Amino acid sequence: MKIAVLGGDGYCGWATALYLSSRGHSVAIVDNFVRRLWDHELGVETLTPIRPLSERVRVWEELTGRTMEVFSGDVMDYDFVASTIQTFRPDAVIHFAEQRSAPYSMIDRKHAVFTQMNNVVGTLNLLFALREFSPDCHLVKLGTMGEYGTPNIDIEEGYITIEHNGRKDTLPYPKQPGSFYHLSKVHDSHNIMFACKIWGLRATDLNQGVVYGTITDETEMDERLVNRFDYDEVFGTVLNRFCVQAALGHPLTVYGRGGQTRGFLDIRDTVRCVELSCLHPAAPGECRVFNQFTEQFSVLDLAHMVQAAGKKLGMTVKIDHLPSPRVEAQEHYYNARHSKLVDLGLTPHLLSDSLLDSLIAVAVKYRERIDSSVFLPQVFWRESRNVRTRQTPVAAGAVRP
Ligand code: NAD
Ligand code: USQ
Repeated sequence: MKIAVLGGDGYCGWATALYLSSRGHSVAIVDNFVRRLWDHELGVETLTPIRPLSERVRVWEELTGRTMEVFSGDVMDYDFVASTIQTFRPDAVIHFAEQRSAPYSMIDRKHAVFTQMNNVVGTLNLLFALREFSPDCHLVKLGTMGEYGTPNIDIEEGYITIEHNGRKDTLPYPKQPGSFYHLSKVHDSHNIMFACKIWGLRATDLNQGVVYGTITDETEMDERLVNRFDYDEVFGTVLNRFCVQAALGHPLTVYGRGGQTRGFLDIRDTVRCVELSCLHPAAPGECRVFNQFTEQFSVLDLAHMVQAAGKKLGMTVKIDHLPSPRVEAQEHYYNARHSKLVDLGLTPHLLSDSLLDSLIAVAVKYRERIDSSVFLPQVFWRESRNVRTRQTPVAAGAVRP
């Protein structure tokens, strides 16, 4: 298939682009590198020393003989999106190209507005470009499990059948997102659903859980293909952060009681889920939703698992319960369905001792690059002024081809 990977220079996107290319698909990466600028804005760096995209792609092409096109530009720029779709003519577009950090979106008004503009406008541009130039192309859009929040009933995959006053209907599952970032995904979902309904576009909304890991078969092939591994308080996700904290002997930063339960998946399953979605496209006019995670854990479960893995490696790992910077339930019911991708053929990589060992090993390997000053939370949901408010978000559009 011809597959465009929007956000292909990022964490999920880079691993996905390489995987799809290795599977024989013809891949184009679309990115404006704004994620690298957000690191500069925040004064943080990925644990792993990632190379410029041009070098990454050159190394991949030399090693495998497979070509990969690059379109550098901003999905907020409609002309750029439209010309990319017309030039590449993809069978499927995978849309990862958004601002994906909940804390970043909660820094202040500027960062909230920026996040929602970047994400909602980028997706709208894509929907209009697909309608105009490629209405049969399948949109595979990354959403988030966080769209649902933590309701006191089972979470379904996108839709729920409700009986009310003697009548019955299947409706979008209620949304209770927990940050302005998560809200942007809800807005996207509504826009995508509406575009499928009125224009007959085909879309798959992948409500992904928290991703962990950094290694895939393809990134392992050469040090210069290494993927990013964020561990700072803004972009680092919880399990990746805990492994880096353990490697440095820093107490694990559990927010509050740690009963917050989420869906998780290995990055090797992210890439497979995306391919499965492309290989089994939605029908014209269909907007289907898959819950993309493989297991659920509470934050405290994860801390105990990392503590045990560290102990086996001879490390002493302490667990701290910090006052939560977020507004979220710290103990709650959580039971989310996630069978649709398994039905399509996903065989999950479950979180194992060996995987935890390898994650900690990556952190140990790059230990000298760890900056422990970015471990503690600095963005607080209830504060109107955060430490980081003096920063202005690096606008998408700052980097143009
Ligand atoms: P990332 O920040 O590492 O990558 C996103 C990429 O998109 C970056 O390379 C960035 O430069 C690019 N981008 C952002 N805005 C752009 C714009 N306006 N124009 C062009 N390029 C732009 O993020 P990630 O962790 O790879 O996440 C990818 C997607 O998956 C996001 O939509 C995110 O919401 C979703 N997701 C991620 C996780 C996770 O745990 N990482 C979990 C669930 C869902
Ligand atoms: N947490 C801690 N300690 C930490 C970091 C986080 O206890 O040091 C807690 C948070 O309070 C939260 C949970 O761990 O309850 C998950 O936090 P996270 O930062 O790992 O993930 P989150 O903010 O939810 O966002 C990440 C990605 C986002 C994606 C989302 C999937 O950054 O792009 O949408 O995971 S989901 O969580 O299913 O919404």
